[in-house]
Amino acid sequence: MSESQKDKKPILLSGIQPSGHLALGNYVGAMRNWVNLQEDYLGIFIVVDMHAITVRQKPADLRNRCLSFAAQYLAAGIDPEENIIFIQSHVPQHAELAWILNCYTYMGELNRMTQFKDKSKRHNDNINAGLYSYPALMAADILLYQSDLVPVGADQKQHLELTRDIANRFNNTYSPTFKVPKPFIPKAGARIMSLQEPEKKMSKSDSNANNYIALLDPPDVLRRKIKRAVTDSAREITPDSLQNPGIGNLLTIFSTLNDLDVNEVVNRFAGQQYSVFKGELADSLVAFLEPFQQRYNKIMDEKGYLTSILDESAQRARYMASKTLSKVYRKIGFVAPGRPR
Ligand code: ATP
Ligand code: LTN
Repeated sequence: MSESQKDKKPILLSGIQPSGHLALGNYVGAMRNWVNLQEDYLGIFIVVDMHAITVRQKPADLRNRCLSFAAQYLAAGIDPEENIIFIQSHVPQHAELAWILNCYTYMGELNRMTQFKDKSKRHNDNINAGLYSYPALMAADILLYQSDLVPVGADQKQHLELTRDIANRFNNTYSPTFKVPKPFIPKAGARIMSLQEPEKKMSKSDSNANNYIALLDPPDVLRRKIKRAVTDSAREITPDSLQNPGIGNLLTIFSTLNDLDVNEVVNRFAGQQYSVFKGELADSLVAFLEPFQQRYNKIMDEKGYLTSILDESAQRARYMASKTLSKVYRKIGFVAPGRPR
């Protein structure tokens, strides 16, 4: 497709923090929809390393994870010829717009963010200002590119609503500057739950690796994690199984992996032992993740190819982002450099 045709497509934008191990929750809640929607949009997919440092990261791990996550975006089926895939810190406009948007975001709004409250509890030795003002950086990520649609899991709904409020506030204070983006939250799988503690969401940085399925887990580990996943004291699948957080979550995972409605899955396994269902779920997971991992390994063997995609994408992103940022600077009254004072 020519550059001008690409430019006419609406913009789809999303990002994942390079923390922990990319997990099935991230895939089902977000990445799967990036892949499904990429035909009709120009996709901008970011490895948001600046967000990741709101929680302390080991430098060498962070460096490796940025490349590994970008390779997993490609392995999931994002076409690098048609989309823009880059590392957030390669595009300085994100930090620049984030500062401005911080000045258009109220503390009262940030105080309501549940992710801040959750992460402050989990990391109570490091409740830093970045963790608190993180939604302004996320708004900058999205608004810099005049994004139309943002595919995310349900936990990001609140941040998306705040992004829309910030965009409207800025537009109303000055004149239309930012496109007001819409969230895309899937009907099924928007909140995949933890395997051992199914009342909380599956999180890729969970300190207990048995709580998540990593996209790079080898088959024996996948099978073991599913086998050990918490269910309830009943032994077989019934329509009531959907009400149980543990087995209900496994049924949802099966339905999304096999593109079935969850009620169809219940009908298919009704009366069967949990162990039989778990065996089939593990087979589906292995069948899905084995080819994913092969593609991933191939991409990681050609790091030069990967870094050239990231470099070219970052260059395009800087160009797109600088257009929005100069508009913003002009509207708020910053003097353009080089003009007579
Ligand atoms: P961490 O544990 O490292 O903070 P996380 O697993 O919560 O990370 P994020 O980087 O915050 O992942 O999220 C990346 C994307 O994955 C977001 O769109 C988010 O909504 C989605 N996502 C995260 N966890 C889940 C989940 N359990 N179910 C569905 N979607 C999810
Ligand atoms: N805050 C998101 C990650 C994120 C994001 C974005 C998602 C950062 N910038 C822009 C969509 C669009 C999270 O998952 N914690």
